[in-house]
Amino acid sequence: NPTRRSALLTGLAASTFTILPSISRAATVARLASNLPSNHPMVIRLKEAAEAIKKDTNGELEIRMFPSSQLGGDLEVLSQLRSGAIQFYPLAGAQLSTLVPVSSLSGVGFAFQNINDVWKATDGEVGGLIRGAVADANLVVFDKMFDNGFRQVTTGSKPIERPEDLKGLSIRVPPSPLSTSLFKAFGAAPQSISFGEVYTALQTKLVEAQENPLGLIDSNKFYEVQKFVSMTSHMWDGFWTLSNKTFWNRLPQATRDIVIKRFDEAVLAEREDVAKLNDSLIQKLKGAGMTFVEPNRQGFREALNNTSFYQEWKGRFGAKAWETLERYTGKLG
Ligand code: X2X
Repeated sequence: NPTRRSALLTGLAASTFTILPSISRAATVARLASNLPSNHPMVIRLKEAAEAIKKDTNGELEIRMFPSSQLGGDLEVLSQLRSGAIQFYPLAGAQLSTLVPVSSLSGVGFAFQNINDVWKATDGEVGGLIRGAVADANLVVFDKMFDNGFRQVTTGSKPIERPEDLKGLSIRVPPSPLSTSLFKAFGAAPQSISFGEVYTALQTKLVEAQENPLGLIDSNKFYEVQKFVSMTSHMWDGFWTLSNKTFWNRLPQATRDIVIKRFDEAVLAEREDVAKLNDSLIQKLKGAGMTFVEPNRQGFREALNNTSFYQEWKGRFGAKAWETLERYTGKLG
Protein backbone atom coordinates (compact mmCIF):
# COMPACT_ATOMS: atom_id res chain seq x y z
CA ASN A 1 0.00 0.00 0.00
CA PRO A 2 1.95 3.10 -1.28
CA THR A 3 0.38 5.45 1.30
CA ARG A 4 1.36 3.15 4.16
CA ARG A 5 4.89 2.74 2.65
CA SER A 6 5.48 6.50 2.32
CA ALA A 7 4.22 7.02 5.92
CA LEU A 8 6.66 4.33 7.08
CA LEU A 9 9.58 5.99 5.22
CA THR A 10 8.70 9.44 6.59
CA GLY A 11 8.61 8.03 10.11
CA LEU A 12 11.96 6.29 9.55
CA ALA A 13 13.56 9.53 8.28
CA ALA A 14 12.19 11.52 11.23
CA SER A 15 13.46 9.01 13.78
CA THR A 16 16.88 9.05 12.13
CA PHE A 17 17.07 12.83 12.51
CA THR A 18 15.90 12.62 16.14
CA ILE A 19 18.89 10.33 16.81
CA LEU A 20 21.44 12.60 15.07
CA PRO A 21 21.53 15.55 17.55
CA SER A 22 22.46 13.14 20.33
CA ILE A 23 25.71 12.39 18.44
CA SER A 24 28.15 15.19 19.35
CA ARG A 25 28.64 17.74 16.57
CA ALA A 26 31.35 16.59 14.15
CA ALA A 27 34.66 17.98 15.38
CA THR A 28 36.08 20.94 13.49
CA VAL A 29 39.45 20.03 12.00
CA ALA A 30 41.72 22.99 11.32
CA ARG A 31 45.11 23.07 9.58
CA LEU A 32 48.02 25.11 10.95
CA ALA A 33 50.93 25.59 8.52
CA SER A 34 54.43 26.84 9.34
CA ASN A 35 57.63 27.34 7.37
CA LEU A 36 59.64 26.43 10.47
CA PRO A 37 60.86 22.89 11.18
CA SER A 38 59.07 20.74 13.78
CA ASN A 39 62.02 21.04 16.21
CA HIS A 40 61.79 24.84 16.43
CA PRO A 41 60.37 26.12 19.76
CA MET A 42 57.52 27.92 17.98
CA VAL A 43 56.26 24.71 16.36
CA ILE A 44 56.80 22.71 19.54
CA ARG A 45 54.75 25.18 21.61
CA LEU A 46 52.01 25.47 19.00
CA LYS A 47 51.73 21.66 18.91
CA GLU A 48 51.32 21.68 22.71
CA ALA A 49 48.68 24.41 22.39
CA ALA A 50 46.80 22.37 19.77
CA GLU A 51 46.75 19.33 22.08
CA ALA A 52 45.47 21.46 24.97
CA ILE A 53 42.80 23.06 22.75
CA LYS A 54 41.51 19.65 21.62
CA LYS A 55 41.28 18.60 25.27
CA ASP A 56 39.74 21.87 26.51
CA THR A 57 37.08 21.75 23.77
CA ASN A 58 36.28 18.06 24.36
CA GLY A 59 37.42 17.31 20.84
CA GLU A 60 35.31 20.04 19.24
CA LEU A 61 38.37 21.71 17.67
CA GLU A 62 41.30 19.66 16.37
CA ILE A 63 44.25 21.68 14.98
CA ARG A 64 46.54 19.61 12.76
CA MET A 65 50.15 20.82 12.34
CA PHE A 66 51.92 21.15 8.97
CA PRO A 67 55.45 22.47 9.68
CA SER A 68 58.52 22.67 7.42
CA SER A 69 56.69 24.31 4.52
CA GLN A 70 54.90 20.98 3.84
CA LEU A 71 51.95 22.81 2.25
CA GLY A 72 54.02 25.12 0.02
CA GLY A 73 56.17 28.24 -0.10
CA ASP A 74 55.85 31.16 2.31
CA LEU A 75 53.57 33.31 0.13
CA GLU A 76 51.71 30.36 -1.40
CA VAL A 77 50.58 29.33 2.09
CA LEU A 78 49.54 32.91 2.84
CA SER A 79 47.18 32.63 -0.16
CA GLN A 80 45.87 29.33 1.23
CA LEU A 81 45.13 31.09 4.54
CA ARG A 82 43.29 33.89 2.76
CA SER A 83 41.21 31.39 0.72
CA GLY A 84 40.41 29.28 3.79
CA ALA A 85 42.31 26.21 2.57
CA ILE A 86 44.22 26.43 5.85
CA GLN A 87 42.98 28.02 9.05
CA PHE A 88 46.07 29.14 11.02
CA TYR A 89 49.47 30.41 9.86
CA PRO A 90 52.19 31.98 12.04
CA LEU A 91 53.96 34.25 9.54
CA ALA A 92 56.92 36.58 9.95
CA GLY A 93 56.35 40.28 9.58
CA ALA A 94 58.86 40.13 6.72
CA GLN A 95 56.73 37.91 4.48
CA LEU A 96 53.41 39.32 5.76
CA SER A 97 54.56 42.73 4.54
CA THR A 98 53.94 41.57 0.95
CA LEU A 99 50.22 41.81 1.84
CA VAL A 100 50.31 44.28 4.77
CA PRO A 101 53.31 46.58 4.10
CA VAL A 102 53.48 48.07 7.63
CA SER A 103 54.05 44.58 9.16
CA SER A 104 57.79 44.83 8.42
CA LEU A 105 58.00 48.00 10.57
CA SER A 106 59.40 45.88 13.43
CA GLY A 107 62.11 44.61 11.07
CA VAL A 108 63.76 47.95 10.15
CA GLY A 109 67.55 47.53 9.98
CA PHE A 110 69.37 48.00 13.33
CA ALA A 111 66.20 49.48 14.90
CA PHE A 112 66.30 47.49 18.16
CA GLN A 113 69.31 46.96 20.41
CA ASN A 114 67.80 44.31 22.72
CA ILE A 115 64.81 41.96 22.99
CA ASN A 116 63.17 43.86 25.85
CA ASP A 117 62.73 46.90 23.61
CA VAL A 118 61.32 44.61 20.90
CA TRP A 119 58.57 43.34 23.21
CA LYS A 120 57.78 46.84 24.48
CA ALA A 121 57.25 47.91 20.86
CA THR A 122 55.52 44.85 19.39
CA ASP A 123 53.34 44.26 22.50
CA GLY A 124 52.78 48.03 22.49
CA GLU A 125 51.94 50.65 19.88
CA VAL A 126 54.09 49.28 17.03
CA GLY A 127 52.25 45.96 17.34
CA GLY A 128 48.95 47.79 17.68
CA LEU A 129 49.54 49.63 14.39
CA ILE A 130 50.49 46.41 12.62
CA ARG A 131 47.57 44.38 14.03
CA GLY A 132 45.14 47.09 12.95
CA ALA A 133 46.47 46.94 9.39
CA VAL A 134 46.33 43.11 9.38
CA ALA A 135 42.69 43.23 10.51
CA ASP A 136 41.98 45.72 7.70
CA ALA A 137 43.38 43.09 5.32
CA ASN A 138 40.58 40.79 6.51
CA LEU A 139 42.80 38.46 8.52
CA VAL A 140 42.51 37.57 12.21
CA VAL A 141 45.77 38.27 14.08
CA PHE A 142 46.54 37.25 17.65
CA ASP A 143 47.90 39.73 20.17
CA LYS A 144 51.51 38.71 20.69
CA MET A 145 54.37 37.79 18.34
CA PHE A 146 56.41 34.62 18.57
CA ASP A 147 60.14 35.33 18.72
CA ASN A 148 62.24 34.49 15.69
CA GLY A 149 65.19 36.55 16.89
CA PHE A 150 67.91 38.94 15.83
CA ARG A 151 69.09 37.92 12.39
CA GLN A 152 72.75 36.99 11.78
CA VAL A 153 74.55 36.56 8.45
CA THR A 154 75.97 33.12 7.61
CA THR A 155 78.37 32.52 4.73
CA GLY A 156 80.02 29.53 3.11
CA SER A 157 83.52 30.73 2.37
CA LYS A 158 84.36 34.14 3.85
CA PRO A 159 83.30 35.84 7.09
CA ILE A 160 81.48 39.18 7.01
CA GLU A 161 83.53 41.49 9.25
CA ARG A 162 82.79 44.93 7.87
CA PRO A 163 80.05 46.48 5.69
CA GLU A 164 82.26 46.34 2.57
CA ASP A 165 82.33 42.54 2.83
CA LEU A 166 78.64 42.54 1.84
CA LYS A 167 79.38 44.16 -1.54
CA GLY A 168 78.40 41.76 -4.33
CA LEU A 169 77.54 39.00 -1.81
CA SER A 170 74.92 36.60 -3.20
CA ILE A 171 72.65 36.30 -0.17
CA ARG A 172 69.22 34.69 0.28
CA VAL A 173 66.60 36.86 1.98
CA PRO A 174 62.92 36.11 2.80
CA PRO A 175 60.40 37.25 0.17
CA SER A 176 60.15 40.72 1.69
CA PRO A 177 60.77 44.19 0.17
CA LEU A 178 62.43 45.46 3.36
CA SER A 179 64.94 42.57 3.54
CA THR A 180 65.83 43.03 -0.14
CA SER A 181 66.18 46.78 0.33
CA LEU A 182 68.47 46.43 3.37
CA PHE A 183 70.99 44.20 1.61
CA LYS A 184 70.85 46.20 -1.62
CA ALA A 185 71.71 49.27 0.47
CA PHE A 186 74.95 47.48 1.44
CA GLY A 187 75.65 46.66 -2.23
CA ALA A 188 74.88 42.94 -1.80
CA ALA A 189 73.00 40.81 -4.34
CA PRO A 190 69.92 39.59 -2.37
CA GLN A 191 67.72 36.79 -3.76
CA SER A 192 64.18 36.26 -2.37
CA ILE A 193 63.71 32.53 -1.74
CA SER A 194 61.01 30.77 0.33
CA PHE A 195 62.40 29.45 3.59
CA GLY A 196 61.71 25.80 2.70
CA GLU A 197 64.18 26.08 -0.21
CA VAL A 198 67.03 27.84 1.60
CA TYR A 199 69.01 24.76 2.66
CA THR A 200 69.14 23.47 -0.93
CA ALA A 201 69.97 26.93 -2.31
CA LEU A 202 73.00 27.02 0.00
CA GLN A 203 73.97 23.40 -0.66
CA THR A 204 73.90 23.90 -4.45
CA LYS A 205 75.67 27.27 -4.12
CA LEU A 206 72.73 29.03 -5.76
CA VAL A 207 73.50 31.59 -3.06
CA GLU A 208 76.64 32.03 -0.96
CA ALA A 209 74.92 33.30 2.20
CA GLN A 210 71.71 33.63 4.15
CA GLU A 211 70.63 35.48 7.28
CA ASN A 212 68.54 34.12 10.13
CA PRO A 213 68.50 34.00 13.95
CA LEU A 214 70.66 31.39 15.69
CA GLY A 215 67.58 29.29 16.48
CA LEU A 216 66.95 28.67 12.79
CA ILE A 217 70.62 28.26 11.85
CA ASP A 218 70.46 25.38 14.34
CA SER A 219 66.97 23.90 13.78
CA ASN A 220 67.28 24.09 9.97
CA LYS A 221 70.82 22.63 10.14
CA PHE A 222 72.44 25.47 8.19
CA TYR A 223 75.68 24.53 9.98
CA GLU A 224 75.88 21.63 7.50
CA VAL A 225 76.13 24.01 4.52
CA GLN A 226 77.55 27.22 6.00
CA LYS A 227 80.90 27.92 7.70
CA PHE A 228 80.77 31.42 9.23
CA VAL A 229 78.27 33.26 11.44
CA SER A 230 78.70 37.04 11.55
CA MET A 231 76.77 38.38 14.55
CA THR A 232 75.43 41.42 12.72
CA SER A 233 72.00 41.42 14.48
CA HIS A 234 71.02 43.58 11.53
CA MET A 235 67.29 43.22 12.17
CA TRP A 236 64.88 41.54 14.58
CA ASP A 237 62.09 39.34 13.29
CA GLY A 238 59.06 37.58 14.75
CA PHE A 239 55.87 35.76 13.77
CA TRP A 240 52.25 36.94 13.94
CA THR A 241 49.79 34.05 14.35
CA LEU A 242 47.10 34.56 11.72
CA SER A 243 43.72 32.93 11.20
CA ASN A 244 41.22 32.89 8.36
CA LYS A 245 38.41 35.30 9.32
CA THR A 246 35.45 33.27 7.96
CA PHE A 247 36.66 30.17 9.78
CA TRP A 248 37.37 32.08 12.99
CA ASN A 249 33.98 33.82 13.07
CA ARG A 250 32.22 30.47 12.70
CA LEU A 251 33.81 29.10 15.88
CA PRO A 252 31.72 29.35 19.08
CA GLN A 253 32.94 32.18 21.35
CA ALA A 254 33.89 29.66 24.04
CA THR A 255 36.17 27.86 21.56
CA ARG A 256 37.71 31.15 20.42
CA ASP A 257 38.44 32.06 24.05
CA ILE A 258 40.23 28.72 24.56
CA VAL A 259 42.33 29.19 21.39
CA ILE A 260 43.30 32.73 22.43
CA LYS A 261 44.31 31.55 25.92
CA ARG A 262 46.37 28.58 24.70
CA PHE A 263 48.07 30.52 21.87
CA ASP A 264 48.98 33.30 24.31
CA GLU A 265 50.54 30.75 26.66
CA ALA A 266 52.43 29.26 23.73
CA VAL A 267 53.88 32.65 22.73
CA LEU A 268 55.12 33.48 26.22
CA ALA A 269 56.66 30.02 26.67
CA GLU A 270 58.32 30.17 23.24
CA ARG A 271 59.87 33.57 23.97
CA GLU A 272 61.52 32.04 27.04
CA ASP A 273 62.61 28.98 25.06
CA VAL A 274 64.32 31.16 22.43
CA ALA A 275 66.01 33.33 25.09
CA LYS A 276 67.43 30.21 26.80
CA LEU A 277 68.47 28.68 23.46
CA ASN A 278 70.38 31.82 22.44
CA ASP A 279 72.63 31.37 25.48
CA SER A 280 73.60 27.85 24.48
CA LEU A 281 73.48 27.96 20.68
CA ILE A 282 76.81 29.70 20.03
CA GLN A 283 78.66 26.84 21.78
CA LYS A 284 76.49 24.25 20.04
CA LEU A 285 77.06 25.76 16.58
CA LYS A 286 80.81 26.09 17.21
CA GLY A 287 80.73 22.41 18.11
CA ALA A 288 79.03 21.78 14.75
CA GLY A 289 82.01 23.41 13.02
CA MET A 290 80.87 27.02 12.59
CA THR A 291 83.23 29.96 13.13
CA PHE A 292 81.75 33.04 14.81
CA VAL A 293 82.68 36.64 13.96
CA GLU A 294 81.71 39.64 16.10
CA PRO A 295 81.71 42.53 13.59
CA ASN A 296 81.59 46.19 14.64
CA ARG A 297 77.80 46.68 14.47
CA GLN A 298 78.14 50.46 14.79
CA GLY A 299 80.14 50.44 11.57
CA PHE A 300 77.27 48.69 9.78
CA ARG A 301 74.76 51.11 11.29
CA GLU A 302 76.85 54.13 10.14
CA ALA A 303 77.27 52.65 6.67
CA LEU A 304 73.50 52.20 6.44
CA ASN A 305 73.01 55.77 7.65
CA ASN A 306 75.06 56.91 4.65
CA THR A 307 72.55 55.32 2.26
CA SER A 308 68.96 56.33 1.47
CA PHE A 309 67.62 53.27 3.37
CA TYR A 310 66.11 55.03 6.41
CA GLN A 311 64.74 57.95 4.39
CA GLU A 312 63.22 55.54 1.84
CA TRP A 313 61.48 53.47 4.53
CA LYS A 314 60.35 56.50 6.50
CA GLY A 315 58.59 57.55 3.30
CA ARG A 316 57.18 54.09 2.58
CA PHE A 317 55.84 53.48 6.12
CA GLY A 318 54.66 57.09 6.54
CA ALA A 319 55.35 59.65 9.26
CA LYS A 320 52.86 58.21 11.81
CA ALA A 321 54.26 54.68 11.72
CA TRP A 322 57.86 55.92 11.71
CA GLU A 323 57.27 58.22 14.65
CA THR A 324 55.61 55.35 16.54
CA LEU A 325 58.64 53.14 15.90
CA GLU A 326 61.10 55.85 16.94
CA ARG A 327 59.26 56.19 20.24
CA TYR A 328 60.76 52.76 21.09
CA THR A 329 64.04 52.83 19.13
CA GLY A 330 65.18 56.41 19.32
CA LYS A 331 65.93 58.41 16.15
CA LEU A 332 66.66 56.23 13.14
CA GLY A 333 68.62 57.46 10.16
O1 X2X B 1 62.17 32.98 5.90
C1 X2X B 1 62.91 33.19 6.88
O2 X2X B 1 64.12 33.47 6.84
C2 X2X B 1 62.27 33.08 8.26
C3 X2X B 1 61.92 31.64 8.53
O3 X2X B 1 63.13 33.58 9.24
C4 X2X B 1 61.05 33.89 8.21
O4 X2X B 1 59.98 33.36 8.15
C5 X2X B 1 61.26 35.32 8.14
